[in-house]
Amino acid sequence: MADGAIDIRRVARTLSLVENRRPESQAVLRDAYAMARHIPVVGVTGPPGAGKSTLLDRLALHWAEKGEKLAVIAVDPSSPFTGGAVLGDRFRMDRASAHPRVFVRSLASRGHVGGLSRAVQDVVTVVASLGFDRVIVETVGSGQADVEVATLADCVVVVSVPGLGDQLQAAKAGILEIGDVYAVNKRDLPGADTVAGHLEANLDLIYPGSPGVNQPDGNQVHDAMRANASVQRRHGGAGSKESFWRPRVLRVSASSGADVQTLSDAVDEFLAWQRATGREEERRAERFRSHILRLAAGRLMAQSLPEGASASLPILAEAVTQGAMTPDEAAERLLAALLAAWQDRPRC
Ligand SMILES: Nc1nc2c(ncn2[C@@H]2O[C@H](COP(=O)(O)OP(=O)(O)OP(=O)(O)O)[C@@H](O)[C@H]2O)c(=O)[nH]1
Ligand SMILES: [Mg+2]
Repeated sequence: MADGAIDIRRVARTLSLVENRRPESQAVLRDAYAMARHIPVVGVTGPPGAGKSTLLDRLALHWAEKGEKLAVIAVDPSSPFTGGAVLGDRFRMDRASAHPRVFVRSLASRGHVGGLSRAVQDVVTVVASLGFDRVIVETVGSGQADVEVATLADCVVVVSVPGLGDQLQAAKAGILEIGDVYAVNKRDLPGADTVAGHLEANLDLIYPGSPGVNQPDGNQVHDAMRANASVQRRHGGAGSKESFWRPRVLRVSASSGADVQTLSDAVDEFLAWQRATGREEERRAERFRSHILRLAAGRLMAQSLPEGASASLPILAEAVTQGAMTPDEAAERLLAALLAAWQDRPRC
């Protein structure tokens, strides 16, 4: 892509090739995965109506005005398949989408064989490979969607808002494990300080130190952080010889644009730290490990089992019903039968 405007037709053509799973799409995908390796993906998640799209609009415009080319992928787990042609109401991005360096695409989950994460992972990678400097993904936080955006992004921004039950939001299962940066939006409304306070208090239970990059301090030992393997893998461990990251909590107002610059700086600060410490590579390797496993498991579920294994399934189910075997033991037996059936298969 030459400098300047985005070749929208080329992007759309490549995307439809991949989304429709045309035979040539695997070759396109292989190139895309190679080329997209260093393009940062920023995920934005949070409850419905939190202001994610308004915030993304501001962030995209901010980065575009600094000269970046941006792709925004809005994932809607609830809407019917739109084919990407129609932007749903959820993704009003009036300012940014008019900018020549911003490409906006909505992606609905229904109609995607193999689930949302498979489609989004491929779409994000293909888009990233087409000459963008950064990809931003919006998903509505609904448990699974939170987690999915967390697994495919290099930096996750969790958006909270006042008025939804402060305690509940902060304590929401898993939310404190996925965020790299927390944005409390609608700071113009009463209660934003309380939400930010609750978030900080909850982060205190997991992280020592101060928000942002913390230099190594041999004396800092924090059992909660050490106990949380996922947090430690992503953000480093206090007490080690390396620096560690404590997520920043920022109050912003997407509608007025207040403090969006601070938020974008926090995202870039995190991405720079993550790259400099080698954690970006680790995070991506982990992402593909779990993605491959999900794909393999999905195929296992979707395909008819080879004869030897399919014959054993009802027998195993009966054994579990009779109390002769636990489901875990049955699954292990099934895997053994599957491997045996595959080993007997003629090779190509
Ligand atoms: N008061 C106030 N309202 C805001 C702010 N940011 C967004 N809103 C409003 O909140 C509503 C929802 O904004 P969206 O950006 O569509 O929120 P969203 O999180 O993308 O919504 P979904 O995609 O439907 O989950 C809109 O009416 C916005 O104008 C803010 O900073 N302050
Ligand atoms: Mg939205």
